[in-house]
Amino acid sequence: MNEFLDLSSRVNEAIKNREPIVALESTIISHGMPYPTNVQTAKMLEKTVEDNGAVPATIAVINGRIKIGLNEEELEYMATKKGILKLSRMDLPYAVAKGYDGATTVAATMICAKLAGIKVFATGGVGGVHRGVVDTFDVSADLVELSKTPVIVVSAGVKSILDISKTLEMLETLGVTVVGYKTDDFPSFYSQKSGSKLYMRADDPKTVAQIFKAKSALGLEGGMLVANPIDKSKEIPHEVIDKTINMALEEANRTGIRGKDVTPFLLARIVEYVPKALEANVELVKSNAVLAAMISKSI
Ligand code: PSU
Ligand code: MN
Repeated sequence: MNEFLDLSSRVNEAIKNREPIVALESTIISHGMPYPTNVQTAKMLEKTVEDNGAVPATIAVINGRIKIGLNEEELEYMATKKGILKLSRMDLPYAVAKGYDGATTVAATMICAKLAGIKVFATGGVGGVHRGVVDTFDVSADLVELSKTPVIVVSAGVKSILDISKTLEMLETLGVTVVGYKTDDFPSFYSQKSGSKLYMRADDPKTVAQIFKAKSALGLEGGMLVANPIDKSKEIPHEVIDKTINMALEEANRTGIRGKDVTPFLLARIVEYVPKALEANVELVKSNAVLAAMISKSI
């Protein structure tokens, strides 16, 4: 095991006994949701994974240690502490070397999951190609990570704060296997559809696991993105959310918000203007945690 990793005793036991494990990220806790919904959601996700027969492992960096599996006190810490860094691939070594606290994005969570031998990870939305990319060059490192690190990421697609069709083009270029779960249409986080078609589909967890196994048997590096649409009853129509997203994007541009601050800023604004977006967000990550647990049992 890597010298910078601390496994919780439950995760350690699960690895020894070859039990199914599902990784969960911490940026959603520290930078993606307001308190106290963030910590409540983090605890609920752990329980959901457990109730579905797998062992949850929320991942974060605390005092420079990569924690695989957080206890309740650590989840509370990640949800409340000020100044927690947002870590992607580029800054993970920095936080570890300096002994800082950091929440892991999809990219960094994949890297840490791989170090611990965890193959399945549930999140809400992955990062992608930002609207206005031609001026800003803002493309999330999550996409590149999916092309490098062998972890199955279960998400509800990407939010329309991003340019969804460019995000799919980029994933194709990078050779990332993007599979729709019981859908042929890439979901757009709050909505079941985005209007962008998918080329690959799975209708059960076993098929997802088989595709992943085939990928590694072929010697192809990288992970897989499973796009699991939000439940129809929880969907928020495009019209309701689009105006808010446009306002938030305009404000980000006008006030010079750049780089890794863009995504947390937009997420906060959406929840401020459309409170039921938070409820939808909680529901969709829960559904992703259920699916990830099922996949982890087939791997
Ligand atoms: N999208 C969401 N909620 C989130 C994120 C994205 O709907 O919490 C977080 C995830 O941790 C993701 C990160 O990996 O934002 C992407 O940040 P960036 O765009 O700076 O790469
Ligand atoms: Mn970015």
